[in-house]
Formats: sequence, C-alpha cells, structure tokens
Amino acid sequence: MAKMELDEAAAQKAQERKERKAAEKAAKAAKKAAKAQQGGGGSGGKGGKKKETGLGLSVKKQEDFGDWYSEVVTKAEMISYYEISGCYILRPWAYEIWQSIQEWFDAEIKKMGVRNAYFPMFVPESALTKEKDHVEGFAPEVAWVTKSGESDLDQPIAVRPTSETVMYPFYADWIRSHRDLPLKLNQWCNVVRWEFKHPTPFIRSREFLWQEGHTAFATKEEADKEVMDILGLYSQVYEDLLAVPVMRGVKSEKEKFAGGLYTTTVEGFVPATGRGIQGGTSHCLGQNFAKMFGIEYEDTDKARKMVWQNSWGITTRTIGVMIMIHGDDKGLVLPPRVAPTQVVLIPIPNSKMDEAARQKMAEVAADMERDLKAAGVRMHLDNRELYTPGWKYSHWELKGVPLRIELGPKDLEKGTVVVARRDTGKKSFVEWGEAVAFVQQELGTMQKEMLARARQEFNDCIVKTTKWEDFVPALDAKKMVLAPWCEETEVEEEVKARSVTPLGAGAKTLCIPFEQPEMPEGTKCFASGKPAKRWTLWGRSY
Ligand code: 87F
Repeated sequence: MAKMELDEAAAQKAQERKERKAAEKAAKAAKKAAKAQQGGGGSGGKGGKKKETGLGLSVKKQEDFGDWYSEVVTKAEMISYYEISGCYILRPWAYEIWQSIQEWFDAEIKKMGVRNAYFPMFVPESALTKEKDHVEGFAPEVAWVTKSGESDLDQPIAVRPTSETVMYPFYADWIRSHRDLPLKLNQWCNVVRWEFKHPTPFIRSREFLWQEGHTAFATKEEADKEVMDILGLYSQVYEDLLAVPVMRGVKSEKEKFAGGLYTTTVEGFVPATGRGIQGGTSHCLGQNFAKMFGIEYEDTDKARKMVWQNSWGITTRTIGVMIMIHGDDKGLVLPPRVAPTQVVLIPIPNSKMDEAARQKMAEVAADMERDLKAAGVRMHLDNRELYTPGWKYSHWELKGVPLRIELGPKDLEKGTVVVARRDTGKKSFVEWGEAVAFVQQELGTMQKEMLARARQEFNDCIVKTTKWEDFVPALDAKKMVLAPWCEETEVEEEVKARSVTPLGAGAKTLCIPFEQPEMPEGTKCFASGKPAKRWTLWGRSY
C-alpha cells in the first residue's frame, strides 16, 4: 500500500474505534438517562427530596459533554429514549420548538410562492435506484419493508430517506409547458436513514423531522436566486430564532450532494466539543434529475427544454445545536423567540402571611398573568402548592425558561416583582405597572445578547492561517481553521487522513464561506503548496 493509503486505512480504523467507543458510551449514558427518567418526577418514593425529584444535573457541561447532553434532553423533558437505538420521543417541550421554527419558515416560503404538499413515505425500488449518483453512497442507510404479516412482499419497498425519487416522476408528469413553471413544492415530514454512526438525540437520529423543498424553474438564474434566498432563511432560523451563529458558504465537490450541481450550507459550531455541524443545505440540482426523470417543458419558442431544479432541507437537528450551544450546568437555556414558555411567574407565600395578604398575592399574580398573556407573552403561572419555590426555580431553570418572575411577601408590600434572567442570572426589581413593558423589553434584549455572545465565541473559535503547522494544533484546541485551499479533492482527503490524532477524527471542509477575506496574489494552499483558490473553513465535525 502507498503511504497515503496506509494513512487513510489507519485513520479509518481509528475513526471506527472511536465511533465504537462513543457508541458504547452513548448506550451507557442512554441507560443512565433512562434510569434517571424513571426515577425523576415521581412522588412517594423512598429517600430524601433530592432523590425523589431527581432534579438538577449530575454532570457538568465541561466535564463530560456527552453525559451532560443526555441528561439535559431527558431531564428538561424534551426527549425520552426509546428501545430502538437512534429513535427518540419528541416530548411537547421539544416539539413546540420545532413548531415555532416550522411556523416561521412556512410563512416565509409561502411569501416566495412555495406551496405545501404531501407525498407517500414509501418508495418503489425501481424509482429509488433510478438516479445512480444520488443513491450510491447512501444505499447502506436505506431501510426496507419486506414483509406484511408473515408473507413476503412481491417487491421490497424503501422508506423515504429523502423524496427526490418519489416526487420527480410526478414533476415529469405535471410539467408540460413553460406555463407550468416555476413549480415550487415543500413537504413537512419524517424521513428514515438507518445510520450506524453513534446516534445523538436531535443531532443524528434514524428517524427525524424536516422540511424538504423541491422546485423547478425554466432558467438557471431563477434557480440560483432561490438557492440563496432559502439559505438566507436557514441562517435566519439559526441566528434570529435560535440565537445560533452560522457561516454561509458552498460545499466542496467532495462534500456536496452528489446528485446535484452545487450545495450551499449554513455551518454551525459547538465550542464545547470543537466540532462543526451542518445546519441546513440548499442545493442547486442543475439538470441532472431532469435528465433522469424526463422533466421537460415546451418553451415559448416551441423548443423542448429541461427544467432547472433545486432542493433544500432543514431538520430537527436545529434544536440539538441550540441545546449544545446555549445549555449550561443548570440545564437548557432557551432563546425567547422559540421558548414554549417565555416567562414563569412564581408566587412565594410564607407562613407568616395572613389570609388577606395571601389573597392579595393571588390577585396580583392572576392580574399579571392576564396582562402578560394579553400582550402576547407566552407565560405560565406556577401556582402549585405541593412544590417549594426552590424546587420550582430549579425545575424551570432546567427547562430553560428565559425569565422568572418572583412575587414574595416583601414585593407585595413594595408593589414590585423580581425578574430573573435565565442566561445571565441578572435580577431586576420592577413595579407592577411596568412589568409587561419590562418583560417584553428584557425578552428582546436576552434574545439579542444570546446571539451576540454565541457569535463572539464562534468567531473566537476560527483560527485563520496559511500554514499547515497551525492546522492540527488548532483542531486539537477545539477550533475551526480558515485557510487558503487549492480546492483539489485529493488534498482534502489527504488533510482528513493527516489530521487524525488521539484527540479527534480527521477534519473535513465545512464550507467555502461566501464572505471571503482578502487573498493576496500568489497565495499558496496551506496543505499542498499549490496555488490557492479560496479561503475554506475546515473542522472536525458531526
Ligand atoms: C440517505 C439515503 C438515501 C441524504 C440519503 O439535502 C438517499 C439520501 O439523497 C440522500 N441521505 N441524501 C441527500 C439529500 C439531499 C436533499 N434532499 C432534499 C437535501 C435537502 C432536501
């Protein structure tokens, strides 16, 4: 074997070992989390209060990120583990976040003239294998239905891993003339990819929720524009809704969707693990699928022409990235725009209060609840008598509720409340009459500051260099690298093999950012020494 192949084989082995170990660890964490899940929340068990409630995290984010993450997603009641590996229950606290993303994105694409439809989740074998490039690399991940009851099906049926091959035969049928264009459809659905890398809730699961947009145009110009418009929406989902900074760019030839012409992407980064993560992709498919599926139209000049197509998707992974970036040692920290509950109001009566004072406290709380709800704030009044205020604080902190309003006996006398922020812990004393305005303002401020902090950290995690010597040390220091690259696939593969260390797997190109720093004439590729084409963002990744 040549040196290069040996390196690659070694890297592959190391990667496999790592994945196996990670899978074992994840299985252990899942078991532990499942146990915690069963032990938590119940009442009437043996032992002290702490054990009974199972409240609070037992692991710190910095100490064991994997265990921390499993604990957060289960204890915050986002996920329940399921007996089929890689499949998870999305509980309301997670599903409602998905719905808020869905609601916003759906309205935006409708403004662009995209309409929703729904196609079957089953794919005939003949259709799935029609476009070779597209399925080749993915084949091992396709799940098949082969039986009904005890009898074998005549033809095995695939469960959709994506819907190109389901939809495009109908595009060929529906599109006849230039008057049928553009055709812009989207569907919100589940897909199944039977991955063997170790699963992580939201981040890599065998079934996940997404939207997939599939559009067809008469011209490449229209297609190109839509690719960028959609990518803009994806970066807004991350930055404006989830307060997660992303880098926009184009994928390398190696990393693009093989069936398409080019792939644009929003790339996130998890500083705690030093790994990049693909956040959403918007592909220009060119005319490849049009050729395969015969999607043609008659133009105004009577000539038969092939359509230009795009496809684009974003998934429930968004939620996982948000959790990883903003969560802390107390649990989730939810950006206000997507938090199912933005404000929790906790009255704090004490034993010294007389009946009139109790009544007054209940009235003030009810009034505030009414006023905040009327102002459109998603607020919850936690009036439960069987839980202490301290327990309630921990509970809502764990669930990441952005603001907590405390109403205690002293506040009752002064006509004020305390408003505490989940992200910074900052407390403000606010008069009752000012509460609605203050809360609205503080939610906005928190949303902005969460993004600003995360962006600062994202930027601090980019090492810009022109030298190979800086590359692996930067990766091992949990950074991304922005370096000039010759854009040769062989070099990309070599870099991957040469960047395996005991601290991590080989690095990939995350994207070639649209926003390019200056590149002086004669700049060389950091890895090959050949003439560089563009600055490229590299990193270890999910
Ligand atoms: C797994 C099995 C079979 C990804 C797969 O990104 C096929 C595939 O085609 C496959 N995993 N892909 C690429 C999906 C491309 C594209 N589809 C529409 C998107 C966005 C939405």
